[in-house]
Amino acid sequence: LRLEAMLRRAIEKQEVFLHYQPQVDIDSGRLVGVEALVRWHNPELGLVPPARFVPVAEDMGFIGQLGQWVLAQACRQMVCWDEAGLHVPKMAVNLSVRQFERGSIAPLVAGALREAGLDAGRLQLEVTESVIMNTGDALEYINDLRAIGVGLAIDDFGTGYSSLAYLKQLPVQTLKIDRSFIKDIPADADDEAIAVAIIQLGKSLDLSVIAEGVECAEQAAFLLRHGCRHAQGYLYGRPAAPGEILARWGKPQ
Ligand code: G
Ligand code: G
Ligand code: NA
Repeated sequence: LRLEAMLRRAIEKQEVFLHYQPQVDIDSGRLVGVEALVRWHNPELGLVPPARFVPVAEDMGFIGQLGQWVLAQACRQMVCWDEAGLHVPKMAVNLSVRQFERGSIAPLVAGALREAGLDAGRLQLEVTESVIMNTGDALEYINDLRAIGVGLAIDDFGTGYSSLAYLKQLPVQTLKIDRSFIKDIPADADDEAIAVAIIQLGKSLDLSVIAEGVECAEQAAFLLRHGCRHAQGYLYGRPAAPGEILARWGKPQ
């Protein structure tokens, strides 16, 4: 309860901020995007991990406000980087299943884009398979989002229960291979087979595929060899503050 009370005031107290993790083209090493990841630093509690406070925000009905703040901030950050001379092609933002419970969020997303002055095509929203399977009107809401021109990615792909028939109907452009399938490559042949199957599926459905949690060069080489061009993970960079992203990616490399 105390955590809830503290969380409720965290935005106005400016305790919430975003870190950004690079997404790269494996072959060229070029930056293709970043994923926004929310952080909460409370003076008493210290740094609270999102795995701890995002579910609390969801349960207390605060995820709408938090999600809206994340979206607005992430869009503004893209324009800040543009102005500083760093062109980040794409910003990925996570959406919680709970953000789909109160109707279409397309107007809110469009508002954040407009307020920041960011092209819709540079925003990609990440939703998990649970959003699609557990929300009655999800397909309609996802179509609304697509209609305003934002990209859509399925996060943690392979861990949920979305049927392939359903996937075909969805206006998504990207599959994100869940980190759990990447972490034991090359030691685990089953994980390798799953990763390859997802890459093939992406190819068949004409979707782009990005691997999460890539930590070593062997994993990157494996992915590239099997046709997965994009990756995110500690090999390329941990989630970092905007200034660190600018310092690392903004200068001629
Ligand atoms: O930041 P970290 O890499 O520890 O992220 C842990 C988890 O927190 C992520 O897998 C993601 O599901 C969740 N998360 C991080 N940022 C956001 C956000 O802005 N919105 C939502 N809904 N979840 C987030
Ligand atoms: O599910 P989502 O994509 O939102 O997950 C982001 C989470 O994954 C964050 O907690 C982030 O810190 C973590 N993460 C990102 N890259 C790596 C990685 O290469 N290895 C591990 N173990 N975790 C990672
Ligand atoms: Na994500």
